[in-house]
Amino acid sequence: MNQHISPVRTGYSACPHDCPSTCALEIEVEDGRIGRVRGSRGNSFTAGVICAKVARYAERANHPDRLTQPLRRMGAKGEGRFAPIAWDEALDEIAHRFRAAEQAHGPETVWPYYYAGTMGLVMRDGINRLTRAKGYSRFFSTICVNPAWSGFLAGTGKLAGPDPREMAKSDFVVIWGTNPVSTQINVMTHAIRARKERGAKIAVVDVYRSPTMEQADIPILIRPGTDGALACAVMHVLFRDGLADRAYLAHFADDPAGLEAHLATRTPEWAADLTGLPAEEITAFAHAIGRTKKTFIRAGYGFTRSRNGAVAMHAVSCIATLTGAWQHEGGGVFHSNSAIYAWNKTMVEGLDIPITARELDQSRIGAILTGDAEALLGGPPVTAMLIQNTNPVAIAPDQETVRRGFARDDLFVAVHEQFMTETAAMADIVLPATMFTEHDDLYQGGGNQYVILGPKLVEPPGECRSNHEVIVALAQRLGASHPGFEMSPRAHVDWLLQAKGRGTVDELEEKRFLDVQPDFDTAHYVKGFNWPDGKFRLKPDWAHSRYASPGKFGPYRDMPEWPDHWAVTEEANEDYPFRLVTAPARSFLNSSFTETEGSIAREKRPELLIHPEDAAGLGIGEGDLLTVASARGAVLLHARLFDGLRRGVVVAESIWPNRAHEGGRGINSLTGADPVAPVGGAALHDNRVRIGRV
Ligand SMILES: Nc1nc2c(c(=O)[nH]1)N[C@H]1C(S)=C(S)[C@@H](COP(=O)(O)OP(=O)(O)OC[C@H]3O[C@@H](n4cnc5c(=O)[nH]c(N)nc54)[C@H](O)[C@@H]3O)O[C@H]1N2
Ligand SMILES: Nc1nc2c(c(=O)[nH]1)N[C@H]1C(S)=C(S)[C@@H](COP(=O)(O)OP(=O)(O)OC[C@H]3O[C@@H](n4cnc5c(=O)[nH]c(N)nc54)[C@H](O)[C@@H]3O)O[C@H]1N2
Ligand code: SF4
Ligand SMILES: [Mo]
Repeated sequence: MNQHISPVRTGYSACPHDCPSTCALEIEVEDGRIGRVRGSRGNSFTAGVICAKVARYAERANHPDRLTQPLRRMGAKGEGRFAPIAWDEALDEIAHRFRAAEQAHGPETVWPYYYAGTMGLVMRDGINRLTRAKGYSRFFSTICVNPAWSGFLAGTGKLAGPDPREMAKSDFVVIWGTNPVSTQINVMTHAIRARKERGAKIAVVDVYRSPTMEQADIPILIRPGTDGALACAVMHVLFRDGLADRAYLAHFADDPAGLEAHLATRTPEWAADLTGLPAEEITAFAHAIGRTKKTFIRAGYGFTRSRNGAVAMHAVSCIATLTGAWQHEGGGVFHSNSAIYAWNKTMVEGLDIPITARELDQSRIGAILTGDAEALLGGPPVTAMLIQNTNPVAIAPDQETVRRGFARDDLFVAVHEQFMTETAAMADIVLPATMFTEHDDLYQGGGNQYVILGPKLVEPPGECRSNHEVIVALAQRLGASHPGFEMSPRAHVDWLLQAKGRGTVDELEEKRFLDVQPDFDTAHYVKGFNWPDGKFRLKPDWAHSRYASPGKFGPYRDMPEWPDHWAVTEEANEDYPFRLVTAPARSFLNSSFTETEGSIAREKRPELLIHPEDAAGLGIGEGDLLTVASARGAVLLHARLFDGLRRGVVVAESIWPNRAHEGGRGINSLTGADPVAPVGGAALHDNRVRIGRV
């Protein structure tokens, strides 16, 4: 008998990563370590399918480079020399430095900074409880969703839509500005079901022949930042060719006649000039959309990462209002279900603590750390930070400025991480973090309608501690009090569930997940949209965006009255003749998985996709090393000749670590941090660049 072999058991969890799919997982556990990870078949959205990078999660969880003990910086900032220290010593030092900073500049000099490296509600958002209890500068998250969400809300008034599984019941699936084959694989499961079971066609609107466009029946290849133009021309054709549902519009929209008049000049020919897509293809696309009420538009984030992104999202959402598709099963526009959960976050975030502290913009971390008075909102400099679940030195725009900020000797930074990221490498104190299988948390599907429990399945390696443990230990040392600091993560999950009448944590553990899909009429806005008069806003009120904002961002006063092509994108010019999109790489997830061999082997090296004719014009051959420069910085990439692009457009699949690029400058050296109207965000796919051989 071999007594050393323990049986394999299956643990149930949710994928914690920043991905709209939020897959329900079944995880093999053996000898206290995780093994194979599979998608749950019993979960109707996951439907047994997960992406390859998470299927090989053992590679990341059991990685030899995981941080397992607290570290203190030894050499100069960013030199990368650290020595192990005890947890108490590390926490005491952070508390001491935070107190000293506060004494010198007031509490707003401390800026806790986080993002969605874990989407667990307790581990991700708990840091806000410390921020509020101490009166530190608040964190206004902008980098990902703001243009998309504000654009969607401008029309419907609510961030929710038809059941995402209904895509399988659609007759025409439009995947607009998202690359689900890479970024949220389960969208494809349901789209392909519609094709197989109903003969539905799938259209994909993108700026390059993405892995998703490879699978499209109708590829709609446009120039970056021109989705508003395409949507307007589609609506022009719908009105012109009798495909608009005028009865629906009269009942459910604010000013259809005004929109029709406005669109009179937004012809397919007009849009063809802007988008690069021939007018006949635009007309055919509009006819396909108008031919059936069961057109399901799955609108993603990618097309909103432009300076006109919110306007584009709103324009796309108007299409279903013109056709009346919203009312039909398998019809409408789905972007996110974030509004359906409505958790009470009082305990997690300390929402009952009154606050007045300023709210600093996540995306402008470079300007903030380099002392830009406007970005600091007139307040004190930031001299102390705690960072959890994000890697801004690699992923934030305007990287040269971000680097200068982090290099400041008078800035104290503590980074809580799973790996020695490029942000951790700039820290004074590095703390080792647990992974999702090593702590309890609760997850919600952005791109579906499930609430999923992720219980602790294994012990963490070494001395790793969870975000919650770190926040509680710091609160204790800093004299911050709130009942949320006294609760365990499991008690927080229980509180969240009970506060919404969704049962208890024990019940959820039994069920694994809860389907909280609203009823058909609510999801399809059958009784009207989320405005006092129930009417969809074809003419949005941008100055009064429904999306939380501590002030208005970017040129919001100049936003167009109606859906339109808003010409504020960074167009190519003589100095910078190309338009660069920094689309996601399939085997990475933002800056995560860039440490795992399986992902690196698949992605190979940082490359620039460039049209063969553009390459020929510049004397560039396959594999050549290129300098790609914007007004903000430069990066080195290898050329990959690729004909699935409009001329003048280039794509770099990202986000590689900065150090993976020769020269050590990452892709975000090229991107800008100027805020997108009306509520901020980064126009990460909206860059003009020049390209030369090294
Ligand atoms: N493999 C992988 N998966 C991921 C991520 C990742 O980095 N890698 N990131 C995760 C995160 S944080 C998020 S928010 C989601 C985002 O997922 P998506 O909603 O898919 O958004 P993006 O990743 O920004 O870009 C998607 C597509 O938009 C295209 N695009 C760029 N500009 C335009 C444009 O102007 N018009 C149109 N029509 N298309 C355009 C890009 O070429 C790309 O193919 O994915 C998550 N999943
Ligand atoms: N050029 C360009 N830049 C981009 C984008 C792009 O498309 N192009 N996409 C943007 C988007 S949409 C986003 S959302 C951002 C995201 O960028 P990041 O915020 O960096 O995203 P992630 O890689 O998801 O997570 C960051 C870190 O969280 C850590 N982490 C995970 N779980 C835990 C935990 O429980 N505790 C602690 N302490 N740490 C944890 C991971 O190890 C990882 O290093 O990047 C943005 N930047
Ligand atoms: S598709 Fe998204 S949610 Fe599902 S396992 Fe992959 S990263 Fe996680
Ligand atoms: Mo994101």
